Amino acid sequence: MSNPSRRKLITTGLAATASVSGLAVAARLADEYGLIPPDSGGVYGPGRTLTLAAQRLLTQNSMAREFPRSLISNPPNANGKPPKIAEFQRHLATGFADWRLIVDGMVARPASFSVAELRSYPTRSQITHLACEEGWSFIGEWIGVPLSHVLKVVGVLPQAKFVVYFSVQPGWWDSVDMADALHPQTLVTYGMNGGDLPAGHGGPLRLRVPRQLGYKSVKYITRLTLTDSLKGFGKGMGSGASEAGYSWYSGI
Ligand SMILES: Nc1nc2c(c(=O)[nH]1)N[C@H]1C(S)=C(S)[C@@H](COP(=O)(O)O)O[C@H]1N2
Ligand SMILES: [Mo]
Repeated sequence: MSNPSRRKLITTGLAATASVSGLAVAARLADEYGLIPPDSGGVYGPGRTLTLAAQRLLTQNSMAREFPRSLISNPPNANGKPPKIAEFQRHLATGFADWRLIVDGMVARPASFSVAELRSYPTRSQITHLACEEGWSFIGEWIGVPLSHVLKVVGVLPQAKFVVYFSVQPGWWDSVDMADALHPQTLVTYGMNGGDLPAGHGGPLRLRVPRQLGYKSVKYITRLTLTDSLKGFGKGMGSGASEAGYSWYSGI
């Protein structure tokens, strides 16, 4: 492992439950699989680091369950109404013709994509479960371009470790590590249940992260940025949700 403070953090976390001999193995696995919490400085502490490491080891290569079309929830649940802020309302009134997804940070070719451009890329459609941390959930078909494809277009630099994504809605931003960013089911979605993605569900663009709880699937995204550290974003905890007390990693 290149970063001694990370090793120390992970090691401290695993020490809570592992024997000393198990520790070396755990630290090596953590290194190999990139089991890194967003803060390498220790905001998350040993307990949550251990949880992240354990969950990652179990789900590293797993796929979220996909369902048959007959199980799509009708009507789908909509957790919220489209944002009332003037900026969003203006885009809504013009059919999102000027909406852009900026991709910048640690990339070779920073870019700004229109919804039409994203639609011209390879499409993936998948029927997955969106579970809210409050207990309700629904199954929907999500249509979009794999985030991995967008990242290929811009050329991610090797030192990037996280993708941070921002909504037009104040306070809504989040991040995933590269394992989730490159996962084949992580999509920049523009469609749902055969049509456009409704504004209530995050249209025109939403990052869908089906292996984590609903709040990681941030709606109305306008910017993605690649970084090697989350320290410079907000309070350094990796997301607006984390700052409000929710887990940064919410694997399901
Ligand atoms: N921008 C934005 N994204 C968001 C939210 C939000 O209020 N604003 N709510 C989150 C939460 S807590 C959940 S459970 C899901 C709900 O998705 P739905 O509105 O499609 O039902 O969206 C997530 N993404
Ligand atoms: Mo939620």
